[in-house]
Amino acid sequence: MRATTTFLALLLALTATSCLDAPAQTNPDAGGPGADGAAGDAAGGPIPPERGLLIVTTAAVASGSQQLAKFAAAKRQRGMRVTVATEADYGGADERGVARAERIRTWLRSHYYDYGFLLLVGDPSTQYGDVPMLKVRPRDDLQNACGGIDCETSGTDAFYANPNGRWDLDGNGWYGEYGVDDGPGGLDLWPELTVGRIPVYFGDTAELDRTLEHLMAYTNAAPEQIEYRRRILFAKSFVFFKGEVFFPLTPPIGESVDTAVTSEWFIRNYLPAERGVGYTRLYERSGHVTSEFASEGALTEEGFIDEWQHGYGMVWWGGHGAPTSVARTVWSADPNGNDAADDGELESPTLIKTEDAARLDGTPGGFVVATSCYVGRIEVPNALSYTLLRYGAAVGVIASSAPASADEGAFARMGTSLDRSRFDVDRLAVMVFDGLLHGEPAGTLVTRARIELGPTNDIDSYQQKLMLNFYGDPTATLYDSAADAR
Ligand SMILES: [Ca+2]
Ligand SMILES: [Ca+2]
Ligand SMILES: [Ca+2]
Repeated sequence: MRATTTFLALLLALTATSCLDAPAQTNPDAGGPGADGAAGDAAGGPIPPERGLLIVTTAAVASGSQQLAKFAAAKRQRGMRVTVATEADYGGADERGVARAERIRTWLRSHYYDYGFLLLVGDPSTQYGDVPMLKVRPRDDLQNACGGIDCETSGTDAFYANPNGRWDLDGNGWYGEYGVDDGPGGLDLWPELTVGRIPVYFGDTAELDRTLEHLMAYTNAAPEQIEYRRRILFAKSFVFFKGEVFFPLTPPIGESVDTAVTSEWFIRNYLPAERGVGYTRLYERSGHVTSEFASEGALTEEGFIDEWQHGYGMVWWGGHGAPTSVARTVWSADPNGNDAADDGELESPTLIKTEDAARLDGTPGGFVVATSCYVGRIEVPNALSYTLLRYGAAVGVIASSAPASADEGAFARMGTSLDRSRFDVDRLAVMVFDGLLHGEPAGTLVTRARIELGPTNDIDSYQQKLMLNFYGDPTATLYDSAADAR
């Protein structure tokens, strides 16, 4: 289904226009922590210093899970203060969806001060979930730009990261509207909490327990077995080719875009040999136009999964995405010799799909960044972001719940420093992978990136901050091991 998976590039094209058109924005909270009146913000800067982990779940999960209490105990052994909260604490036992989300957040408002981390464990459905994501509509200016498919709304957990402020400030039923709901007393994107999420579908706590067992296995790894984590696997596809037409009404693409440019830029700037970080690159080697960059292997689904099974602490892929699969884009040939990727000349072989996650069962866990649309649409029960957690291939996944935009042009010149003026998945990946190597928790790095990247919250950064979420254990670091337990 090629047509549904091309928005990554489409929004790239839109970005330039919408940036220019964006109204000047003064976020009332942009001045720094404490500006929204929260005493808990003031003490230690934007990243809360507390080693507190608040787990918000449901009574059914808390009583049905055999592993949640063990997971909490393992964190306490590592010096964290852990609290598990259910309806008995936040109330609203019969509520679901938005009402439940509001209920939980209202409770958080008077409890978050004691915690740096929030782990959400429950059904993420924005409409029916018991620990729901919030559906937001940051913008209403895209209309049919995505071929008639909604690319204006997304699910977000940023709602819980920021317990203060009304996110439907004008009360029209749409949350998170740019330039409307972000006025004084409304939405801000300066996080008070670092949030992660582990979904539970259909009340299946046995499945949750398997996910938690994988997370604990990662945390309890023997110190001599974590050397693999300082290795990165890059699996980077082209996302579009010169002359390609996405939709009849959009102009042809001017230049081919290979997402390998971002990993090459990262390697050049952040992985000098003396840092001792290993990596494997899988780039496009098939078709009429192939990657200009050298790679250790060819980009195929088999090659990607086989290589991942060797164990990597970090995995970064790029390609057009759907909730349960990611595709390469291959310009198979140019038989009419017009140097344009005409419709019949393009193929979309699978790069990775949900079923592949089971093949990674037993592979030691790592952190994944998906430069793809929709992989984080975790309302879909078999979303790839979830199945990678479920089978232990990932302890943390950063992915988008909506059509993500990318800005490969910002990485085209090797040797430049990171352009922090915007927030998007690739800039986030750079900060997260670098910070992980320094030993910081993945969740904390996402929180920091939300503050340091795109600080003026231009409309594109604003939208990306809402659609990109962290799935998994927000406290996990690259070097967690059994040696940390006391
Ligand atoms: Ca509104
Ligand atoms: Ca805030
Ligand atoms: Ca052609």
